[in-house]
Amino acid sequence: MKTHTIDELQEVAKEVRRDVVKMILKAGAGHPAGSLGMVDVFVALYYAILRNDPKNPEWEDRDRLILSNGHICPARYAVMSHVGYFEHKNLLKLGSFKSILQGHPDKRFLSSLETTSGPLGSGLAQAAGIAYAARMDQKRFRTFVITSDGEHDEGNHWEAVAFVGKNNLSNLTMIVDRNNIQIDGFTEEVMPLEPLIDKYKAFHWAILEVDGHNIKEIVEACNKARAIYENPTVIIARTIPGKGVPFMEGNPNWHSKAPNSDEVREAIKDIRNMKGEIEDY
Ligand SMILES: Cc1ncc(C[n+]2csc(CCOP(=O)(O)OP(=O)(O)O)c2C)c(N)n1
Ligand SMILES: [Mg+2]
Repeated sequence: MKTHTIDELQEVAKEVRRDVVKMILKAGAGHPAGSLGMVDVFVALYYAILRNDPKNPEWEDRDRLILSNGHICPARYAVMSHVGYFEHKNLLKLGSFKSILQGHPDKRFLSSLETTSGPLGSGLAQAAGIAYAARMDQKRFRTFVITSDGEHDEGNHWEAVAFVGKNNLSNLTMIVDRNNIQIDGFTEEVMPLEPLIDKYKAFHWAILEVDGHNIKEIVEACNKARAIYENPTVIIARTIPGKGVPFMEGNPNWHSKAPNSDEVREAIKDIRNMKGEIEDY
């Protein structure tokens, strides 16, 4: 895997953010807040963590990445195009008829996805099955799963949390997009999740916390999780929904609203002017 500096990855993240707003504008529908908030996590994963090969996406020993909160797929698609899974021009066909990039991830159209997703709460259970089978088969790949805070309202998510904890699936790493918003508003008003760390502790998970916009921290946490052999790991990524576009940042109204073309022009200017997160790196 070619190594990149953090500065280079931050530049990639800016390009990806520009892609995301343009994709959602063209599609006329989508979820900009969660997508923009998780760009840095996807960049860290695809550029510095996942052991995979875009030219051989079904390589048996690849690390798996399951996106449970499928609605933020524009960010994943854009990063996948940058690392070479498919041509960049596909991005502007998001959600269109027969496009490989459906509005929610659909493995029938894009086989390099591990799963079809959209119904919230199911990704951790799917990842648990993959990780459990990998252990039985003595496979060395790691299973990563991204979940959102809003989908912690789903009962089946917690069944999977218990299963993974009980079976000490240390070959599984979950990254939680802790952006404090969901479809109807702020998580702590809709259905409080705190104390989230204590809940995972009670199920015997190892817990790491990161600034979800600090690529270096995200990479370090994922590497640390690889070296934890006793427990599964949850990395709570504190993110800002809409990150990079001030008029969207922190505002639940942008959970699932497409920007218009004037708003996209403004967003692209804002993204261009984003400051590096780690000034002294
Ligand atoms: C089982 C299920 N119920 C409802 C939905 C509709 N839905 C889509 S996104 C969403 C909000 C989930 O919260 P979160 O993922 O935290 O939103 P974000 O942070 O991306 O704004 C809901 C309820 C769904 N996709 N699946
Ligand atoms: Mg959320």
